[in-house]
Amino acid sequence: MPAERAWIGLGSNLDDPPARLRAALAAIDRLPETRRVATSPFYRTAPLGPADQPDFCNAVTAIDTGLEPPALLDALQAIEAAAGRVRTRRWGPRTLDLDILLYGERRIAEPRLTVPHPRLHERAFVLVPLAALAPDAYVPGRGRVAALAAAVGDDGVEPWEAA
Ligand code: PH2
Ligand code: MG
Ligand code: MG
Repeated sequence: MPAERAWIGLGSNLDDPPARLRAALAAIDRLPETRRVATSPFYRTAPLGPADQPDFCNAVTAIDTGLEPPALLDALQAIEAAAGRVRTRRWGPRTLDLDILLYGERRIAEPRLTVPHPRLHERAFVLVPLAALAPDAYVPGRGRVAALAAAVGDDGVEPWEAA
């Protein structure tokens, strides 16, 4: 199976967030042509955007996949929909958010999909888990994950259990 390494960001702040992430990981394990190779710890993160919403549970998982980016996006959106994703407003609370952060070192600019994720380099809730998994990964146009994570810091990000 020809495969590329991709990194997926997971987030939830409704309806038992860590259970949502565990169910999403199990669903990712069932994707065709895809093997999950590593997953970060779960983190409790302060909401970015509207502050009047619960903390998020965030994590990042690495997969090797033969699905091309549009097919991977379709598959992740199907997992979100199956989780009963409710999305009331931009950057508001959601049951499950699955974002393609990186797909190898490809740059993709299509109406449905921008890779690297356009805000990944400025978000501690993405960079802390990503750096725990793949500090040496290269974010095209931005640099190494470890350097981006060091620049952003870890304010508002703590282990999920520490709550
Ligand atoms: N996702 C958003 C908006 N704000 N804040 C945190 N802490 N974690 C997220 O995953 C998140 C967010 C939109 O995707
Ligand atoms: Mg999303
Ligand atoms: Mg998102």
